[in-house]
Amino acid sequence: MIRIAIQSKGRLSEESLALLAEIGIKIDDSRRKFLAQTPDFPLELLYMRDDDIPQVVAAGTADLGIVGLNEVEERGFPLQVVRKLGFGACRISLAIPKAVEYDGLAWFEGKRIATSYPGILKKYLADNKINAKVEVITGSVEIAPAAGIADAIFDIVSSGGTLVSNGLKEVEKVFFSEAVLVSAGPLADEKQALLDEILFRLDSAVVSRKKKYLLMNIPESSLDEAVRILPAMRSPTLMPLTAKGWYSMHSVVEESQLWDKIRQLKAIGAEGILVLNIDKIIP
Ligand code: PRT
Ligand code: ZN
Repeated sequence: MIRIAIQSKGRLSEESLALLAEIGIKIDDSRRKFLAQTPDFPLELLYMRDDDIPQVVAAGTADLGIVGLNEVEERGFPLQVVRKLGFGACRISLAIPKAVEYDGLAWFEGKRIATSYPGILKKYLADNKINAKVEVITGSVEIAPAAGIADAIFDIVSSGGTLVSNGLKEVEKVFFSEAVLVSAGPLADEKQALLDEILFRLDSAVVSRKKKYLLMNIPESSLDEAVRILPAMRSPTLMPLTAKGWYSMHSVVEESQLWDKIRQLKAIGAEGILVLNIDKIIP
């Protein structure tokens, strides 16, 4: 049995559960329970506030945790990031009132900065030899300048909308975060085997998310050219069509290259191109 701590409610909870479901670990949605078991994998889920996850993993109460890298860094427990998970992306930035002129980090000298991330902020200020007063606020940090509590804020930004609607502008992007899977270090053999299985499934899911399955009809005269455009895991699959001189070609492409490949394939006579999502790729 392996125990994993995830956020009980908040920005990461839905996607943490969705990620587990994607790798075949479905949780009956009894979220009210502090500790839940899963029917199809020897795993226990511990639901908690994200702030507490680094600590319970460090203490061994949970073997693994899914939490924002910002919380891992802020809490300062010695944890290992086992995988970056590709959701919950955000940054922690310094922001000041929009109307104020900004001439670089020295602007912060002697200023008051409101934040819920004093650890990361103090380290950043020390590294940059800036003396500023750090005001710790939990929640609604963005109202601190207007309320006269601080001259600037250091807070999480994702779209930037919250800053704009509070008359602030982002001036320094300090720390980049996303959801990560953490452990406190080596696990006992039985748990390590379960972690290995989780990682194997995770990696297959993550790899497949960035790829698309492509099917098309290709005239025989363009086959060599098509194989050059579409390298697949070994090589593209070819099947003759009943229409003479035509083949059906199947391949897997990086999503980032999809439209470029489609343009090239159309130019050599590909027809009936289908683009499909891939559920899993097992290398
Ligand atoms: O109750 P609990 O303590 O578990 O939750 P919480 O309220 O402390 O955290 P929660 O659910 O808000 O966020 C959990 C994690 O999500 C954070 O630790 C980050 O790793 C990640 N994350 C990603 C974010 C955002 N994006 C985000 N936009 N966390 C917070 N925000 C807030 C930010 O504080 C600001 O108020 O959203 C606002 C800014 O958003 P934009 O889009 O307007 O820039
Ligand atoms: Zn929190």
